[in-house]
Amino acid sequence: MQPTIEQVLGWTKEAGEIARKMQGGNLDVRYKAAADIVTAADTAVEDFLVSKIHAEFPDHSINAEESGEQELAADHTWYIDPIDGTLNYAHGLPQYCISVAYAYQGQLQLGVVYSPPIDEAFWAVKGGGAYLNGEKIEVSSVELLRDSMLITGFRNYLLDTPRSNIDNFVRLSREVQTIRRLGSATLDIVYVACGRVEGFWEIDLNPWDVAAGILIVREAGGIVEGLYGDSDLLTGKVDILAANPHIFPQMRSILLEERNKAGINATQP
Ligand code: 2AM
Ligand code: CA
Repeated sequence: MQPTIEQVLGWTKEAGEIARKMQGGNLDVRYKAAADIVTAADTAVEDFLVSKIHAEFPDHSINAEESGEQELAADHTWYIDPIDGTLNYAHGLPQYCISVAYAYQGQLQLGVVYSPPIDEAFWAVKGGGAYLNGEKIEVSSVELLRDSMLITGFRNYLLDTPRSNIDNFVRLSREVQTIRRLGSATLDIVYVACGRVEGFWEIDLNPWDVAAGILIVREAGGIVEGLYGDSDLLTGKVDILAANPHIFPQMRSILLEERNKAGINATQP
C-alpha cells in the first residue's frame, strides 16, 4: 500500500505545529558535532512522523536524520528531516521547515515541505505537478545568469578543504545578481521550484535534506542532478545542483570549470 498526498500533508503540517509551539520553550540544545546541533523539537517531530508512518505502513523503511536508517521493506522508503535549518530554528530565525518524502523502488513518488512560521506547504506527486498552498508552481523563466538570484550553503567542516565551496561562490557571484545563504537547504531547493530564485547548489548534504525538494523542483519543470553530473541523490552524501532549465547548464559549466581549476582531487574532502 502507498501513502496519499493528503495523508502526508496532514502529518507534515501537524509536525510543523509541534515545532512552532516548541520554539519558544526549552530546546535542550545538544551538539552532534561542531555547528551541528539537535534540539528537543527535532526529536519530538521525528518521533511523531515515524509513529504515524509505522502505524499506517509498519513494513516501510525510514531514513530519518535523528534516528538513522530503519531498513524494512526494500521497495518502500521514507526520507524525513524533522527540522531542516535547525540552527536557524534554535536562534529564533523563521527560516526552517519539515521535509517528508516517499519513494517506491527507489523512485520518488511524493514529497512535502512545510514551513511553519509562514504556513507555506510545498508538495508534489510524481507526474502530478508541484504546488504551494494549493496553487500550481513553476520554476522561473529567467534565461541569463546576470538576471539570476542563486542560493547556496557551506559546511563548516569543509571550510579548509578543496570542497569548501568558497571558490564556487566567488566565481558565480561575479556572474549573477546575487547569491543568498539562507540556512535551510530544503527551503532553498523549493524556492527554485516556485521561481523565487533561479538556481541552488550545495555540497555534502544528506538524502533527507533534499529528497522532497528534488521531486518538487522536477515537477515544477526544473532540473535537479548531482553537482558535476547525474548521480544517485538518495544515498550517502549528496552534492546537488537544482535550477530552471535555462540556468542549469550555465551553472553546471562554471562549476565544472572551478572544479577543474581546483584539481582532480577536489571531489574528495
Ligand atoms: P539541518 O538543519 O537539517 O542540519 C545549512 O546550510 C543546511 O545544511 C541545512 O539544510 C542543514 O540541515 C544542512 N546541514 C547542516 N549540517 C550538515 C551536515 N553536517 N551534513 C549535511 N547537511 C548539513
Ligand atoms: Ca535536520
